[in-house]
Amino acid sequence: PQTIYLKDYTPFGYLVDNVHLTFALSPGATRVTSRIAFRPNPKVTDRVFFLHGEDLKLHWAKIDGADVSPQLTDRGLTCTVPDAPFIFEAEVEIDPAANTALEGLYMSNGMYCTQCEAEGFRKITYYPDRPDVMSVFTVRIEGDENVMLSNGNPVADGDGFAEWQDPWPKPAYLFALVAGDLVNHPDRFTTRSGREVELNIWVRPGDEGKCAFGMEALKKSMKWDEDVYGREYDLDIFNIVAVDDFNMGAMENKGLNIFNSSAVLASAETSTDANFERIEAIIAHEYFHNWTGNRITCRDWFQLCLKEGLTVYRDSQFTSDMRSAPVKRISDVIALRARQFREDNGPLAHPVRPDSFVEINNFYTATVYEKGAELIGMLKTLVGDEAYYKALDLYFERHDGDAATIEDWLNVFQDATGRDLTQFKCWYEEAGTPRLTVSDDFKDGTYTLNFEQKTPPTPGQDVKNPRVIPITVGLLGPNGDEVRESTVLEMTEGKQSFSFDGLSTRPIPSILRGFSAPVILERKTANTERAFLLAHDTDPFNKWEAGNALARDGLIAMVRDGAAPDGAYLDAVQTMARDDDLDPAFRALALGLPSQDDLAQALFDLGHTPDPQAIWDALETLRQARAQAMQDLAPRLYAQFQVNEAYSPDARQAGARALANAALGLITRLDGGSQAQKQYDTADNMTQQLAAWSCLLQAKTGDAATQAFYRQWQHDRLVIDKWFMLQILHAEPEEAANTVKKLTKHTDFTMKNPNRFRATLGALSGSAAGFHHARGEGYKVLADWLIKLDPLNPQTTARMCSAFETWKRYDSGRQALIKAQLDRILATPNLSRDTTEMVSRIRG
Ligand code: HT7
Ligand code: ZN
Repeated sequence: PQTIYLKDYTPFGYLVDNVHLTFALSPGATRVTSRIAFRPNPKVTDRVFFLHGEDLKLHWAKIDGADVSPQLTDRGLTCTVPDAPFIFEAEVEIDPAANTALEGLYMSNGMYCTQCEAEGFRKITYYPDRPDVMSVFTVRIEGDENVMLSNGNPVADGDGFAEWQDPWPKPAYLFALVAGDLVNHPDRFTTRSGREVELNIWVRPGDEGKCAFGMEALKKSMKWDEDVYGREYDLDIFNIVAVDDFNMGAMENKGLNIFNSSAVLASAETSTDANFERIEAIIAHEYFHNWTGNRITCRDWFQLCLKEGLTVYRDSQFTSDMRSAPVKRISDVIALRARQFREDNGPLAHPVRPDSFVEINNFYTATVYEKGAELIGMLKTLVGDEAYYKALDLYFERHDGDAATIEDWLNVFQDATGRDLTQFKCWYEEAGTPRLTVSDDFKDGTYTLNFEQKTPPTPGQDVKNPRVIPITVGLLGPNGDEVRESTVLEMTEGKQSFSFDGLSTRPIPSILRGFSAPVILERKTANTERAFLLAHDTDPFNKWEAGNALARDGLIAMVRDGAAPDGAYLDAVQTMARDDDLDPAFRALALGLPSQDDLAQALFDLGHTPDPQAIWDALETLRQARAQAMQDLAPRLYAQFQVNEAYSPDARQAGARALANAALGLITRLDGGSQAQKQYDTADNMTQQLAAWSCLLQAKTGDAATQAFYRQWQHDRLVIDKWFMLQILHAEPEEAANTVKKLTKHTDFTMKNPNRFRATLGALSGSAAGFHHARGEGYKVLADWLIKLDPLNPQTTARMCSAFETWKRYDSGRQALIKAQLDRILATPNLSRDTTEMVSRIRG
């Protein structure tokens, strides 16, 4: 397969003035007629007329009304065109019913829908399918569906047709069409300049009762973007559609966002508090793309982080404002370490702005999204809040309507702030997570922090440069008072020291407050100091981090040296849990433990080969010891945090439930599940029901609940996804692969639905001790299913290959077993480009 390089970028030789599309819908043979006005791009001398097109049956093509016979390949079309403006017309036939890849125009439960990002439009018709070719679109849809939607504003409809016009120039990846038997949840929003916007969430009949929360989230997002970024919505209508079969969470098509139903449908009975929070964040994310992605898009797919990093950053700001900022920051860092640090540490490491790819779908990664967002956060820390918003105003003013680059973005910041960002660019260009080692000394009232940064080599990048790292630091006195408030140290060199003078005693440092940079902090810290910070740090992130590090180090000692559970941790965590000055949601988070994967990586970094079973055993032992240590406290917390009002997914109630359910987990370890069974029997919302069922599964007394849960929810796809997932996540390590084998034989298992496939096979790779069980059954079961899924849905197959990305951490036996599966996948005839690229990179 061909590798595409950033350095080879050239603009397209033609500009597109307007596009007219007519769809004559039919499941097996939809006809798409296009009429596209091209004109030569004066900035390009060597013009080549190539239109992308894949899996299309061309019926005819014309230029300026005259029939032409273009040369066709399996990637597109070329033909001779005039050296002046001209009209290209074509009619193609496509087969949405046969489209299982869920890219282009496809059918989901009888509904037509599209997914065009990144390169799906070329499966709809011949077109320059690249983000820097922008045009206005008019779309006519002919069919007998009761609802037929496209981008922009509706301009006409009648018996068997609907017409839409999008006045805003856009690249083809933002095109969308939906048609089906749908019902809507309508509402309205008045923008700050007085524009009346019609809002709709479109769903399958029966789901209309699950739209209210999503609609409120949409209105809050619209208002927030006006208030915080000064960005207003720009069409008369905003439509959201829920689709069951979807490869990712949602898609920001102009004026017609398409959502995985799991990312928009919500009710108290069927959705957990975490589901509600995720839905609110995804609705916000897609809405915010209207400015950061749609009005200003990317010049090419190498610039993906321009829209994704910024939009993730914006949605995390939104969630922080709507809910608890510290809890959001801690959750984001847990996710960043679990997914992005893991990626940065292995064979799939790549820069936030990659410089080459084979299949762009493989680069919708934690690095581009989550690390991309961290870079925006660092920029804001470095320039300050006021300068950040000034730069954003300039960005919108200067680049509205553009397909922009990271250079454009950084230039805006340089021009708005006068700051040289040459060194900052390194964050976009070099892969890998910097290790920041710290030592300190105290002499004559002066306290000095000495930092050294080193970034390990990553595939294709052996040499790394020092980066600018904003390190937020505060100092505490021995009685817990803050003797120096948070200040941002700007590290720009490989080694650098910073001093604080005028101190009467040696302070306790709180370093990297708020996780001010995506680095790994390496500092030898005594347990007593960690317990001190957990008790006294005023920075909520570092307070949590102190407890997390205590737990992690204790677990490492248990795995490595056979140590007993750390008494310092057990004491500190109890003190924290009973502190009623702390937010319950924070306490629930602080009662969490490092994941199996975090511990495996930590052990590997310390020079040990991680044993997944030993990690599992250590976690179980610690959980049991914690339950014993908290046997009085846990029931008190459980009673104290019962929510006795009507269910609401708001942060206050959700935090109380999270803490009560953490307490239930502790109680279950001692009472064998009787309290959990009571909660299961009386639960009136999914958060309570699922938490209780999880406890019962963990206590091995969940069989009756497992059956009851299925009987109660078998009509609801999204709840049954949970049913599949939890049984696997709670299986004993030696049973995990068998549980997957059993569940994939269940009548409700289907590999055509990505949510169900991920719920099942994704849960297997998410339960590390089960997946890495020494027999290798986990590896084989996953490989078997990836091989089966690949011909149907390459995108989802390729993404799920990342389960194998950590294989080099393990012992030679496991490495050989994994390598055999990687080789088997690679040897599969006709393996997709997506999966070939992923497995080859992982295998190395
Ligand atoms: N911009 C979108 C990314 C995307 C996608 C979404 C659904 C299916 C396939 C997709 N490929 C790429 C989603 C987002 O980041 O908001
Ligand atoms: Zn996005």
